[in-house]
Amino acid sequence: MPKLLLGLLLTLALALPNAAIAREKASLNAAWMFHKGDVPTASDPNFQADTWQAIELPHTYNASDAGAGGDKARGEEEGVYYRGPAWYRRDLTVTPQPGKRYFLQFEGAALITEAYLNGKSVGRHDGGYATFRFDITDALKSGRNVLAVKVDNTRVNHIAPLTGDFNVFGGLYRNVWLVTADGIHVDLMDHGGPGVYATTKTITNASADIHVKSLIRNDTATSAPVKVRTTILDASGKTVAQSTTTFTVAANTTVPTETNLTVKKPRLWAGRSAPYLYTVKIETGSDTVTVPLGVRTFTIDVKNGVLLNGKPYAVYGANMQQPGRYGKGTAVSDAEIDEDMQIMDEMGVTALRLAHMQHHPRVYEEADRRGILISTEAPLVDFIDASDAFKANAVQQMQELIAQNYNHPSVVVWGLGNEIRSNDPDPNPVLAALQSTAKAMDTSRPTAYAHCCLADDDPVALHSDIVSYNKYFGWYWGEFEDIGKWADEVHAKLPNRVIGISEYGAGASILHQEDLPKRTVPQAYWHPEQYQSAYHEANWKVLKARPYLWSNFIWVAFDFPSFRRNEGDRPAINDKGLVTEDRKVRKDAYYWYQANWSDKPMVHITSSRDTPKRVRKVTVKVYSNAAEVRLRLNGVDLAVQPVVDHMATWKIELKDGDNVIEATAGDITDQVMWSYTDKIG
Ligand code: GCB
Repeated sequence: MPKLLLGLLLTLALALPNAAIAREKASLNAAWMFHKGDVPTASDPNFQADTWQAIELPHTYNASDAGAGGDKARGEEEGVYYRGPAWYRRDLTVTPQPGKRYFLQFEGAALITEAYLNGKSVGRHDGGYATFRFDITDALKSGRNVLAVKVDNTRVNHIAPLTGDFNVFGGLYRNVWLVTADGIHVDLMDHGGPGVYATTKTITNASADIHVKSLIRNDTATSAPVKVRTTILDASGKTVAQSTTTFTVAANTTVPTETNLTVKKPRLWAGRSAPYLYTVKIETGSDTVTVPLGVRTFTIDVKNGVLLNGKPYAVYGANMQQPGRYGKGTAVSDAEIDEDMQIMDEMGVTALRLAHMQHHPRVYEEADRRGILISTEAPLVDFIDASDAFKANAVQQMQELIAQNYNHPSVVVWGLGNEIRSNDPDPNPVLAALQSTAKAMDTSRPTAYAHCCLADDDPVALHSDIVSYNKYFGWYWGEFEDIGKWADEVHAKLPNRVIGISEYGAGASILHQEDLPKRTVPQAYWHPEQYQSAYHEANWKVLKARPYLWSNFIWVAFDFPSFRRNEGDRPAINDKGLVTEDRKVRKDAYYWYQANWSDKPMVHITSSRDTPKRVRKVTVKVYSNAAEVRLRLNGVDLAVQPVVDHMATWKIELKDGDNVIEATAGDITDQVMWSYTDKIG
């Protein structure tokens, strides 16, 4: 061979890893035909679906029956919305390349998914919230392929959750992709995860030791020598550490490769103030995978509380249900997820509990980027089924949760489940299995469990490393302040156990105004906004005075659809949100927490919607994080008041007609208009 040509070939070969085409990921969100109901022949490639509805993903078939509210007359009954099978079909035009592998990637579909390519079954997945993939290579032909997917959200006994205070929106409600990779690739069948586990082992000012385990899959018919390059890139894309491993992978086998890398002078992922992100890149042949890396430590113990990078870290938390919107259910856009995260960010949260199941991948990515701590849990809710199949399914969903979210620095706690209400059937074997699954996959993060209903120290609450409680004093039972006495008693009873509050909250309608509010009946129509504010003012004051509580997660960030509800201003909505379901109105209680948690100067006059006023002499209550606030009534300055514990009040007298009230702290002003008339009729 001429020297020049040889030289050229060598240069090309050496350049290959850099010039390699990353695995390809093509969106399959467009051009689906949809049918609600079962059609036994729908998987047949010759089936005519022309009369079906043309749709795009994300899509749920419960957008209008569950998302918009149920039937008030049916109240608590199940069956308010459609739970049953539906079909999706589309063409897939592909020219399969020899040696390549092809995968369908569903980012989540509820609840059971069965896919057929050209009439051949290519996979089934049980569970509504995790990413899963099907290898379709062997069923793929050149040219037009017909993909038919049956999705069924019928309640079945072997899939968690069995029930809960939320709707199970059926359908392909998250993105679907076609992923193409070489025969040798980073494993795509590792519980729907990236096949990469990056773990920070030690951190000093000088360096951080990062251990990276990657699963390498050989889907070819012969054993192959494999070279895996692992690179850590800083936020600007500069390589800061790199290593290479070489080994042999037998045909049709997956082999883990492990490597240790050192990042010099690491920049920490330090929560909201500095969420610095590195990237870990794994390259093998032409296959490239990246995962996020945040260099941080996170610990919780009875003596020191929550430490992020060794320093005490205030956990200001709210719960988020699966992102869901009026008329859309869970089929939301990335922009809508970002909006949710932005609204919580502006309130000043430092942590979110993602109830009661794995959330959309974008939520975790946003939390990494914003420096918000995440507690995320397996979908074990209310009741269990005693069968082995149920336990296996719960374990599978826990494995998916961890494999898929292991590399997110925002994730600090794995949750085993939420308020199992009964010891019959015995839930302990399931909880024990979830605990050992979590520990086998991740020794770096504690597990938690959200407990209620049984004794505070019931064995059910003792499987996880730490335990949190769902407590609604002053809403479902007791008085606001009782939460302090209760917490002190549990702390005294379980002095060596880290405890926290996983839920506390109260319902509120922005249409219901009552200043000052009387005690509200949870199941009733009347849910005045002011009662929710009073609840949160009192509860938060009690909770923040108890540093032994690792967390205090408000229930809940946003009003959300629930077939179970028939209360507040409309049916089928849980209205304990701090923000309305359409995200248009932040209720007063939202601003109470913003005043307490956010550093950004703010001032908010409460009860802005309480107009017309029923009496002339009223109290103005303002939430603020400033030292003092000035009030103006109809253009006239009133006294400047000191802000005591994020609140200032004035007694004022309204004139007939419209009144303008302005509250100013520094250069921030909030304004409301209250009208008053003493004429009746
Ligand atoms: C709970 C549940 C949650 C409910 C909430 C409520 O304890 O964990 O799913 O939505 O209470 O609003 O009652």
